[in-house]
Amino acid sequence: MAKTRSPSASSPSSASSASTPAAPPSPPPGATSPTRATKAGLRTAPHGSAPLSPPRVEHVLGSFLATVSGPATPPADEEDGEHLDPGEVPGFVPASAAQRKLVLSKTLVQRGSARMSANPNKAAEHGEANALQPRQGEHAQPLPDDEASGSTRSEENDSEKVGDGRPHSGHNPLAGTLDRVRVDSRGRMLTTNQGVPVADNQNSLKAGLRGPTLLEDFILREKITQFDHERIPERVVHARGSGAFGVFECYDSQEQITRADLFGKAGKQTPVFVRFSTVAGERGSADTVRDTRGFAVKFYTEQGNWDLVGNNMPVFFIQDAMKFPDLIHAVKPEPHNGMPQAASAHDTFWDFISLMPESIHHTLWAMSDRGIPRSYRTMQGFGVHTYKLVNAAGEAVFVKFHWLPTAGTHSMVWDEAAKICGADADFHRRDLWEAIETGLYPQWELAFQVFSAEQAATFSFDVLDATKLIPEELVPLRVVGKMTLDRNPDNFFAETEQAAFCTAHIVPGIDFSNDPLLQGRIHSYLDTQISRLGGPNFHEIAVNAPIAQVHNNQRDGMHRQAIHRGRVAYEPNSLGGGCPHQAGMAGFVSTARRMAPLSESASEIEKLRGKPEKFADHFSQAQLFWRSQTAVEQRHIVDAFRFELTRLTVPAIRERVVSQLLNVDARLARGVADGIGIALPTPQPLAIEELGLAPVMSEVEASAGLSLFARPGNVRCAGRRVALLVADGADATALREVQRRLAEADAVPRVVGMRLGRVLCSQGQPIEIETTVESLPSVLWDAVVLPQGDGQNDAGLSALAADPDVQDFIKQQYRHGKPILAAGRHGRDMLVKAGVPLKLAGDRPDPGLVLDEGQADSGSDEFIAAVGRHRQHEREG
Ligand code: HDE
Repeated sequence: MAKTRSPSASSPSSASSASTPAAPPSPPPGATSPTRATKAGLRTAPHGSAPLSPPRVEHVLGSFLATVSGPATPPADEEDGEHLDPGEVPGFVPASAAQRKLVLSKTLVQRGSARMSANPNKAAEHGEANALQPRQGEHAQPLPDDEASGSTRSEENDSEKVGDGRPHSGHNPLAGTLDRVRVDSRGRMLTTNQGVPVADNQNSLKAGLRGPTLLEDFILREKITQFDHERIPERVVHARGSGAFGVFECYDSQEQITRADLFGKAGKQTPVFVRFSTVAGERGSADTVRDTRGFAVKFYTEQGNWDLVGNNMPVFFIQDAMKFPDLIHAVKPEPHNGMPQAASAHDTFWDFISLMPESIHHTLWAMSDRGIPRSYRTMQGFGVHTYKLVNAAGEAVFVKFHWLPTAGTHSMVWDEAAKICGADADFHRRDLWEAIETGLYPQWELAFQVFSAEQAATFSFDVLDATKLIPEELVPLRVVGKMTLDRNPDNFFAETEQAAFCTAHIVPGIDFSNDPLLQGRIHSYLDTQISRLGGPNFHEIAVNAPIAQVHNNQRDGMHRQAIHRGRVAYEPNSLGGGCPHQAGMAGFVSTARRMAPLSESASEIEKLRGKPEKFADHFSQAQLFWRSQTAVEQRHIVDAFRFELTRLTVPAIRERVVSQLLNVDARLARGVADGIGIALPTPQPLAIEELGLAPVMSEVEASAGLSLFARPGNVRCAGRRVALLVADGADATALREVQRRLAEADAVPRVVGMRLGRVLCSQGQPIEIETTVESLPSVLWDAVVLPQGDGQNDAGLSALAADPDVQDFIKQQYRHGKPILAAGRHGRDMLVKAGVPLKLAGDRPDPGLVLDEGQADSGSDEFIAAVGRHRQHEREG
């Protein structure tokens, strides 16, 4: 119920003086004279109230109509608003409480406005000095009287809905923690969206038990309508993804190079939300397809949100935003038949790529095992573009951002990835979710590559070209902090699906470079949210709202949440005391300081379409990447090209791709050509040759960090899923021991059998089967332990070894390079029945195949070490 506060609740005002001393208000020439204003309605009392008397109040009150005019003459200036009370307004004889308030607020507004006799900020809008050092907006100290800034004099009439009308001065509660919007229905009755309790959630309203449903059934209609509109448009790219919250912790202050507060001091913690994604597939597509992965981080900093929207590969397909729609149209399902889903192995993608030599570098990354990561937790992340860091003195350096997973970089093999698409389309989403739920919090270190414009000018490539990376040998990584993901979202839709990342979300201390791809992105992300999230107010959706305060004069639009008090939605203003005022140097300042030109031939022309000449070198870094891969990785790249190109239906496109690969490496091209059964074509012409430019030699012959194997990580077995195959007659003691050892190493051992239920192990001990080879097939496991017999009941284990599904299971573990612990005679028997060779070619021992001939867990150490190494690629050779 509404409770009306007593008029005495209106606090006496105490206006502090303006930060800019304002001239005492003297009525400007021609201003409405008190006499004219008071004539307008002095004697018009509000409806139902007694006529005012005595007449001496005439020159103060003006009209009592709140929207027509206020008191034309402010009360005595000497009071300056201090402790102003309606009862003390000179010449005012209080009538009703509402009248008192009206006069008070109008008086305060007049006083506030009169403090600003002119726009004190105007002159500072001009000239270079002001442009380089924008000034903080001059403004009045806020009056403590809520009446002066409110929208309505009735603000104090409170209720359970409108609240008590006491705004927290200068505070926007939409910015802040998610607790303000979190809903918990424990112990609650079901209601409609209007909060009306629903008596029956089982039946619609009908004309008789067997009669038709009535249009009157507003409960059914509300429920169905809501359901009908549950979906929002999916992201045009990166539609498939998954996210989590966490925290970024700064190791050491980086204030010498950036004034961004998240890098301000050692130990500084900043909340984050991260979304990983594939690029090409639709929202329901599988996780483990071959694709680039998105790696988007939203930092909720004290200076506002910073979104570092990156990928798991450091380079991109194209150099200019102009080509992005073309690239995406080429890779998405073909428009005539909507196929294939989440795959680049089709004509239009390779048609485009084969005609765009600059895309070959990224294509090599995508065809490498980076395109099929084992887990989001085992991917590197890259900001891709060159950005700038800017310190408090306005000095800028260039920077590239890198995320380094503490779990190391690990990938799948293609056959496994393709099979997982069928076995568990949510493989990566599940892995991330489970890791966090079980406390194995994924972590990445953030590293900077910092370099000056002078350095950049000496590189063989242009740092504004997103198809190029900077070898670590040229600019080393400087590790600056660590990100830990430790909180799953409460609601996938509300948080992950509605998360809006945007390269334009940037904070003081970080700035854009002129990379023409980045420049286009600055526009695209904001624009795309408008249609995806239904209007310009997506920043108010809880997950997107910053923890920093939001105050501006932007208003209205679909789904506006904030209820702005007052009349002021423009600047300059005097009615709001000049607030919200511009921050000047405390705010985001685009780097203006001239950096050294990136090349001597830097163009003086101001407006043109084109590319710098260094962009014309399309192959030197693709060659560097190829040279930096191990033999296994190179083999996988060749295989990936072979797979993709085999799926094409136009031979000319295949040939064109190979003719491009010839510009990267002859062995690569030959391998692919052999794989698809064509003769080597002639290489494609080189743009640099046609332009008469000198060939570009990369600064380094090979860059170790470009190999996936360069970062094995430090978490060893943590989170690795190990299948413990069992059947009747398995040795329970050995099983339990290996299970214990794996759990101690933070691996995830699970007992897997043919059917759910129990098996009877040694000495009649029952063991519960947790899952089956059918429901979680081989590809979903990182390693397998084959059972040891108890020496008494062989029948169960023999049946297990003879089962074709089990044989397939073991065969695939072997084929995908996964560690196998085969205990005792039965274990060995199962390997043989599955056709697994016990030695590598040349009779070499297989370090991933642990044949435990001893008791209980004697092979555990070796096996755990093999699980920690992840995969046995030697089996492929
Ligand atoms: Fe994006 N990209 N992109 N992109 N991108 C989007 O924004 C775009 C590019 C990346 O988890 C879209 O909200 C253009 C490079 C990620 O929500 C869209 C260009 C890199 C995500 C868009 C690029 C990325 C997106 C689609 C070329 C790596 C997912 C939905 C100028 C550095 C973010 C959305 C998430 C999403 C446009 C190129 C990464 C349409 C125009 C380069 C990780 O705005």
